Amino acid sequence: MTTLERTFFMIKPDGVQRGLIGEILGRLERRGLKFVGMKFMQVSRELAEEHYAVHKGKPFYAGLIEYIISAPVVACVVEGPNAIAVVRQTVGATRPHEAAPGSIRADLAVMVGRNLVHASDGPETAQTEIGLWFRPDELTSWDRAADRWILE
Ligand code: D4T
Repeated sequence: MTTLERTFFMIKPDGVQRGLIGEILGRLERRGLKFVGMKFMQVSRELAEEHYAVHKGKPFYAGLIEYIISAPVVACVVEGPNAIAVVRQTVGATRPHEAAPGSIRADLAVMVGRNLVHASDGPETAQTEIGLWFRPDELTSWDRAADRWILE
């Protein structure tokens, strides 16, 4: 039995500014993942600092915060079998020049500081990030008609 996982996913300001929301969300949707939460929002400095707390003190931290709050983002919770690994694979490596061909970052980005998307990197971060970005009542469990053609 494969257990369903939930993970946090975000289209960063460059993805929104470049008009890539549909392209990026479409890749996750076509793969068979299910959205159970989604919002278009301006990120506050406080939320950005909390989200990237592990990077505090690193040389790229200040620029990273300014980038994330510079324009709206699309924040999502994505569900599926092995969703954490599946979404990370669809996203590609942090540095776009190291990302696997066919991944979002390989196909659509060239620089680490403009790498378009974020995805939780493990079960603990997924849980923490979902709780940080979404209230429980903002998440919707739903039956998708196509589920029986996607989930064995
Ligand atoms: P995020 O968290 O945005 O999904 O990216 P990753 O999980 O793939 O990578 P990360 O946590 O190591 O980096 C967070 C964020 O910082 C930016 N960054 C990172 C940067 O601007 N310069 C750097 O050298 C690194 C390592 C990009 C992603």
